[in-house]
Amino acid sequence: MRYLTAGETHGPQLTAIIEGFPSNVTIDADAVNFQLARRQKGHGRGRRMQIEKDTARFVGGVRHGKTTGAPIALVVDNNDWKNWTKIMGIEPVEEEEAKRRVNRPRPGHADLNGGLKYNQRDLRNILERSSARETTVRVAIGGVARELLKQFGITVAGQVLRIGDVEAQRADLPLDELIRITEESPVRVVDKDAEARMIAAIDAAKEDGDTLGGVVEVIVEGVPVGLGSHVQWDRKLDGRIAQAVLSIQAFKGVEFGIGFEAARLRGSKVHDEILYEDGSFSRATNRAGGFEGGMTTGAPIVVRGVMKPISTLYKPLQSVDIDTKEAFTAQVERSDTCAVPAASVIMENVIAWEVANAFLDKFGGDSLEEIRRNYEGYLQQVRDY
Ligand code: EPS
Repeated sequence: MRYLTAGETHGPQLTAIIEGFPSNVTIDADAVNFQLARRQKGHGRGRRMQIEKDTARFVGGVRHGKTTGAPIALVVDNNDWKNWTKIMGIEPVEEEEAKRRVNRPRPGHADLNGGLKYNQRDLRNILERSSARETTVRVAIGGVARELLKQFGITVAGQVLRIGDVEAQRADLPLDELIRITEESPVRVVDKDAEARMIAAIDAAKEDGDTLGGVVEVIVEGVPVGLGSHVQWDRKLDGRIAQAVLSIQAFKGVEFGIGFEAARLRGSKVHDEILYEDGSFSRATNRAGGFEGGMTTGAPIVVRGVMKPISTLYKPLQSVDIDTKEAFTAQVERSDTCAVPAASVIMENVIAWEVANAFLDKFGGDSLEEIRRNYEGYLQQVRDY
């Protein structure tokens, strides 16, 4: 499977085309829209989220509630577009002020590199596409992937572990409980004490015209052993998930299981001992975060991602005017103070896509029925091993 997205943050809509999705999978549009609504929430979001009410409009590949095997096309409208029709219109405009030109690049954003690379003297042409608004449609795509995963009992959940210097106690709960509790938290944590301190830290950063990043963890349960492959670099599923996580705007790091901690410990404290009980293999621990040799072990996938603080600062950093080359402070655009809770939802959904994709690589088939036959045959093979 593959997908492409198109669209600008203040353009009319975001568009996605998903190619290779199997037929006969029930698509619950409410479930996809629930993912979109989750992404809009979280303490620290800016005014834009009051304008938008993201919903996925399916415009291809789904009929009477089920996929047909044709490319799935979906659209999420930008409500804010009505305020930008001239600024973002495709028709040429003469008046300079109607362009809302950006000429003072924000340190940390794609503005300057993109302007130099694409030879754009209006940095709006870069920021409009590099904006994290694009994650809306990737969450919708992840929502579609989840519709396939749920047919096979695979569940994806997330929790925020850090915002700025506030660390939350990591919750090791059954996923349904983790989902229920984090869903009610404005910062998607289980640890109530940390929740209050995170909210205070976000409010303080906002007061100072500053921003905050953090750490997010995603867990995937119900994956069979053997998704991904050791035989070729680009078939390693942990590598693909890492790429997907780092492709989320503002993400700078990723780790699996005990992650960077493994550098400090001896091998005996890092690897997961193999057991055989009640007719199947299992592990005493899951420090590997569900992967060995780029393949799933059958244990839950545990991934953490690091998000840097958003680069649009209301108290802007030093920059240079691209016209005069004189020192200036960076341009201020409306933005969020902290989008780590939203990023948790985004990370869940980009990982859901990668797992669904690896699932199809392994059990491939054009219809759900064909995939199910392959899946059940494989499970029998594993049981008989
Ligand atoms: C973003 C800047 C802000 C955020 C946006 C990401 O957009 P605006 O300038 O329109 O307020 O609100 O995020 C979203 C629109 C969203 O849906 O998450 C940026 O520069 O990345």
